[in-house]
Amino acid sequence: MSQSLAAAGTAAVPMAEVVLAGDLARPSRLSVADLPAWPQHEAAVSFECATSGIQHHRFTGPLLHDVLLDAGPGFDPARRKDRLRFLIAVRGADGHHALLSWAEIDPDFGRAPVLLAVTIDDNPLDRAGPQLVLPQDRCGARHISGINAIRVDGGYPASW
Ligand SMILES: Nc1nc2c(c(=O)[nH]1)N[C@H]1C(S)=C(S)[C@@H](COP(=O)(O)O)O[C@H]1N2
Ligand SMILES: [Mo]
Repeated sequence: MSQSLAAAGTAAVPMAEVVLAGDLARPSRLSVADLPAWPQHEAAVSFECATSGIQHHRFTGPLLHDVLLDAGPGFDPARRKDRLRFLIAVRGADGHHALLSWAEIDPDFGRAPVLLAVTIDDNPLDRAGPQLVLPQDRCGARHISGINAIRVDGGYPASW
């Protein structure tokens, strides 16, 4: 593609947005351009796909944990046990979605350095939308691309 066509494409297609919803004090709608405001991390990952084999990619972006913590998840941060009930649903624009537990990414528990990547192999994801990166996963299926919604869920009611 020529430079001018690439520039025209940039102007015509809006920056992708992600809705942060659910059990949050500050639900919001973030553009990919907002994500570099958090500390940026880098991950070189390899994952296997059942259909396309092993892939290697380098991603950069904020920690999912940092972004969600700033949205005010509905637990008492001083009580570590409260966090164990919380779930995080991550959904791509095509409907592919997966659940993580809060404890999986919490620095006091699983400490998984899960990223909300804004670049893949030095290419920006401004228009495609951020990609979930789980360096601990052997399989590629949770590396959800084109994320358009993340929902935090406080879990089961007290009575179950
Ligand atoms: N939005 C979305 N993300 C997705 C998928 C998908 O179907 N939709 N497939 C997953 C799977 S199964 C793999 S292996 C990785 C890499 O898939 P790719 O080879 O299609 O990039 O993306 C993951 N992320
Ligand atoms: Mo896959």
